[in-house]
Amino acid sequence: MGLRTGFYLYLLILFSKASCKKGVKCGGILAPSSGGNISSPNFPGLYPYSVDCSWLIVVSEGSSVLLTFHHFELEYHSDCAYDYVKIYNGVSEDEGNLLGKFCGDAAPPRFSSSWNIMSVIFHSDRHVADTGFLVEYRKDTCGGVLTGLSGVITSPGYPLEYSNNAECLWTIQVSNRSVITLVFLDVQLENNEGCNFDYIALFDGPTVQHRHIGNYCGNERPPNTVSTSNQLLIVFRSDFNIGGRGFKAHYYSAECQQVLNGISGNFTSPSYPNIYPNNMKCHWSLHLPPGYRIKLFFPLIELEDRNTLTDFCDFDSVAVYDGQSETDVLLGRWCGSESPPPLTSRGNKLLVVLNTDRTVAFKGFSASYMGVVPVNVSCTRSEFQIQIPQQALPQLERESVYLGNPSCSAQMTQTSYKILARFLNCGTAGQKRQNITMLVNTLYIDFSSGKQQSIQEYEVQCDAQRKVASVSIISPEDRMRMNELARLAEESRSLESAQRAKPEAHETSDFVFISVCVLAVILMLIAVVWLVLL
Ligand SMILES: [Ca+2]
Ligand SMILES: [Ca+2]
Ligand SMILES: [Ca+2]
Repeated sequence: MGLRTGFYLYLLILFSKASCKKGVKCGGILAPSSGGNISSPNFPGLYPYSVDCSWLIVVSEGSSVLLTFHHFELEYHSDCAYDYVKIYNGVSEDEGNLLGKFCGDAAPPRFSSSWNIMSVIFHSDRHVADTGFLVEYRKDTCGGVLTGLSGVITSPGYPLEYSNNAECLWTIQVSNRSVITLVFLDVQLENNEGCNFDYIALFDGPTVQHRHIGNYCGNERPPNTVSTSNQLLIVFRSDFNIGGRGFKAHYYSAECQQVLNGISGNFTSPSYPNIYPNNMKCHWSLHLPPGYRIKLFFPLIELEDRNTLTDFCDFDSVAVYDGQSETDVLLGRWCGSESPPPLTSRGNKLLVVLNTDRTVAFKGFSASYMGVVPVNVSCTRSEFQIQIPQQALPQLERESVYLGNPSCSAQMTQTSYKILARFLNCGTAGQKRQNITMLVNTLYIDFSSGKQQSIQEYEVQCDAQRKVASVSIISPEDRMRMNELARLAEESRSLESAQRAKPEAHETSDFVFISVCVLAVILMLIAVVWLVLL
């Protein structure tokens, strides 16, 4: 109770800060029992110059806010830099809550908050005004238009029994090029054959006229559904008696739910490198052909910091699971600007999950991964022996697998690609590593097809004295670092030789400096003597 009161007090302070600006009086905290209207100052006349209005709409917990614009005419600018309306899924101080910024005559779409708070900001600059806007807000006990990248939908009161005679319609809308995945986590409704008492109905589009996917009731969980367009409609109805716990479902936009099958690839948090949205859960499933393991790197992580009270990543986090679901082994969970070490899967699947809470957002993360081929390396005192199971390299020519140079390419056996490579013939070189001379070479596996160039490099090493070999993949990051080191070494070499070439330059400048100092001292002495003589 104390916490909640504190939170509303905080909202009040935020709001009074926003509304204390001098000039036109506008904005306010609205706590509707049902709904109302907000308009720009002086509506439907021209709005005044230089105003900032902030409306905070708070409804009872468990409900959401629905906004519908009935009029919208603001000064136009391509980035809405002059006059604008901003809509936030929560408090306006948190840019992670921003649902959109609007100007000109393109009215914002219908928005639903994903919780019980929503903010509307209006700003006008010092020139050019228009008639402004009129927007209707409404408390929704169930249903609404959901526009987040991901979200949760539950029956009214879930997990408590839903009300009789309920009718809820949720329309999920995501960006134009995306589709929606809907996953039911729990369903318990009154059961009857035909599902016409209490039911969940799914439609592949925004209205009931679109393709009917199915009606579901009882304990039957609807199958995981992927929409064919960027909109999906979920209808929940209950009749006059007998209820149940209801249902809970999770939806993801494709931006937030990806399956990656390429041998290597990159992905980022939504909106990266801009601020990620609050209140979402996103999944990236990496799924490679059998035989591969997956190596995953996070070049950048910038999330909300750990909870200082618990020292856990309670707010926002990125978690990696060694498999295909969150029940598989957790390899780690990170937040803040922690950088995970490179991670390697045990099998051919990895799952990356991003969770964000309702406030405070940052840049997110960028990640890259590559399928690692199981390479079996051994060595004698004079040659490397390399074997790769055929099933790990589907349909590669034997010439695409070689050590050092293409003349040392693989032979095909019944089950594997095999390379026997004498150190002398294939450019193997000696390198001192921890006082041991290692024989080192690079194994190339060329996956390129058509214009898409993709070559994996593995460093193979042999301690010829002990006949012990090892292999490790060289990631693009390693390659970049190695090139960078080589470049720096080259630079410092050329700098050294340049310095050796003109040592006088230094001496000359030193000489000039000392001369100037001596001259200054002499002049000072003359001045002092002159003053004394006077
Ligand atoms: Ca203006
Ligand atoms: Ca019923
Ligand atoms: Ca957060």
